[in-house]
Amino acid sequence: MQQVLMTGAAGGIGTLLRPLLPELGVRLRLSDVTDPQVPPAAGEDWAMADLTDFEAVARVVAGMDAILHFGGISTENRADLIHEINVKGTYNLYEAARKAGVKRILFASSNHVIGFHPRESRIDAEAEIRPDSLYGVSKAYGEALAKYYWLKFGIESLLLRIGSCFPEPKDRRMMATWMSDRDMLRLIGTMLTVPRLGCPVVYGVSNNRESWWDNGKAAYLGWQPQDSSERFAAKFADFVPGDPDDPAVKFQGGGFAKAGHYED
Ligand code: NAI
Ligand code: 15L
Repeated sequence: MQQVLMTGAAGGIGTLLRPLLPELGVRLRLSDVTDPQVPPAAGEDWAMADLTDFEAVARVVAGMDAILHFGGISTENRADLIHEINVKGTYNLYEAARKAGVKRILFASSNHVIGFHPRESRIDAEAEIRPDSLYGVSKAYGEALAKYYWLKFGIESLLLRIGSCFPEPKDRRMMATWMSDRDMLRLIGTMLTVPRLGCPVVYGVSNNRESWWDNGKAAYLGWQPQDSSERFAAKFADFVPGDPDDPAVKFQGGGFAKAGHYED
């Protein structure tokens, strides 16, 4: 049975996935720097670790076959915090994984790596990196780091540019960017079992009617999203389109593209 570590397990996606993950038939270790929102269930292996502390990361990574790396800062924030947690923390994770002989990692990247592409574009894995935030820059770093560990050490990674993974779309933009928990679970199942993973970029998005992203270059994985945001369409029936030149409307990153520079 595979031993799999999930970082960021106390966060939004971790909390959504926890009840589903047993379906994958793997032995799970859940880790975060804070206590879980929902108390650990019987049999759940919880291990606290601060990603900025290499020794702590090395302890939770020891003995794992694969890692789902969801931990970190998940929105725009101060540059020093982004650097400490998303840059240094992700380095600690990959370096600990290399030393422990971990074979596969899912890196939770973000659509904000490419957030400055206009919504009229349909982009794929080879799209130019256009981060819309310091947060997006840190995810671009994580993708590059993962690629380095693949090319130099053969550690396979799924570079998952997640759109919006929440129970349901929170705004009209998320009708295009939404990813269901079940499509995420299926993708994790694929990532853990596919004979050859490599180091592909995959856009984490359900089979939504409006879509800006093309996963054709990762078709060899065989992952097909089954859900669609369309069942939430009624929620936005009264939606009034905004000014098309407003950066929050024009660009894929939405509010992240519009927001000013985050200064200390
Ligand atoms: P979240 O903010 O709810 O959860 C992140 C978790 O990381 C938190 O539980 C937090 O305690 C933990 N964390 C923060 N600093 C840490 C540290 N120093 N050491 C250990 N753990 C630490 O974020 P969410 O929504 O669950 O997202 C998970 C991952 O997926 C994040 O990396 C985020 O950037 C990425 N992502 C999420 C999207 C979404 O739609 N939810 C979209 C794109 C990317
Ligand atoms: C992200 O990267 C964030 O982690 C998440 O909170 C959402 O804002 C998401 O992108 C999005 O673009 O909707």
